[in-house]
Amino acid sequence: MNINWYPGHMAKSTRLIRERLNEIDAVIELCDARIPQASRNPVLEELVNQRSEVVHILWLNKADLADSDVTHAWETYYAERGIAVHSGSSLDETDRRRLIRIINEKLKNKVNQIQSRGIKKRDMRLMMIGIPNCGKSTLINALAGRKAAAVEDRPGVTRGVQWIRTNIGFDLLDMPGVLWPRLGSRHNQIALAGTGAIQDRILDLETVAYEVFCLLLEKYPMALSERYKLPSIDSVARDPYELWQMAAQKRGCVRSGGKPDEHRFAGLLLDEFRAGIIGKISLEHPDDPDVLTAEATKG
Ligand SMILES: Nc1nc2c(ncn2[C@@H]2O[C@H](COP(=O)(O)OP(=O)(O)OP(=O)(O)O)[C@@H](O)[C@H]2O)c(=O)[nH]1
Ligand SMILES: [Mg+2]
Repeated sequence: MNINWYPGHMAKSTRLIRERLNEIDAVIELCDARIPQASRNPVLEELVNQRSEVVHILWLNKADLADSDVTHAWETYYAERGIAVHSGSSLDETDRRRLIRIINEKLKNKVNQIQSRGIKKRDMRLMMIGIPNCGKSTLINALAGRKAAAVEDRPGVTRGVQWIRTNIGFDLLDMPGVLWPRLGSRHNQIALAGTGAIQDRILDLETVAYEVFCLLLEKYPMALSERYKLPSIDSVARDPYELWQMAAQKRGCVRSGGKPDEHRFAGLLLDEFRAGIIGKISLEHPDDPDVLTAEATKG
């Protein structure tokens, strides 16, 4: 795939994030729990790492769609690397309450410092950053208790920078989602495209869907077989392309003449995967051999 997923506005937004870090107490970095490695923007990571005075929390969002065992493995992976990491869903009130507790705990020293210097008490300023479509605006609206920021099920919805006040002691800064100039490995590109971080209209959706299908076949053969009525026992041993065509036909994606309608099936598979209909699925695990390689090629 040779696509331009890094339009000019993302470069501009990345610069804005750098500037805005000056006025921030804490950064909540959201990534997608289904692809924590692929969905961490290395440029933002570096910007945040340069600012030791800013509290940094990594939130693995959309955990409701991911495989919980794998999400726990990722939490351990990042915690071992000294990152304050937690997971949950923007849509879940219990998860959000837990996140609020974590943020308050992390900001305690900062609040005490402000008080000890005799500075007038003020709300803490939080910035939400992350790739497009990972749920930043959804989380902000839920924390604010009102629909203050635009939310849609597609990447690139938030374009401007917007402060949103809340009654829980935080001012929240909603930022546009940003990717980075070189996404690195094929795995990273497919993971980001498959989960909906890149605009579908610039993608070859058949290729993306087929590669997601192959990943599912490798990692969750039972869930895939069940959903698409594939011969489960020998699915892994079969030619993936043959199974892909079979799945298309079983789901009624057939052209006149009986050939599978792969284009229609591609759309259907991606919709079902993204909505969590195939199951709770993680496309990468910290022990995957290609994860470290993928990490190394980002930048
Ligand atoms: N299942 C699930 N869906 C979520 C979660 N958080 C957000 N979403 C959905 O993800 C989609 C994108 O959410 P947004 O809040 O617009 O994402 P964003 O990060 O602000 O996206 P940009 O503004 O494009 O950068 C919406 O359809 C949300 O309902 C979550 O934790 N779980
Ligand atoms: Mg947004």
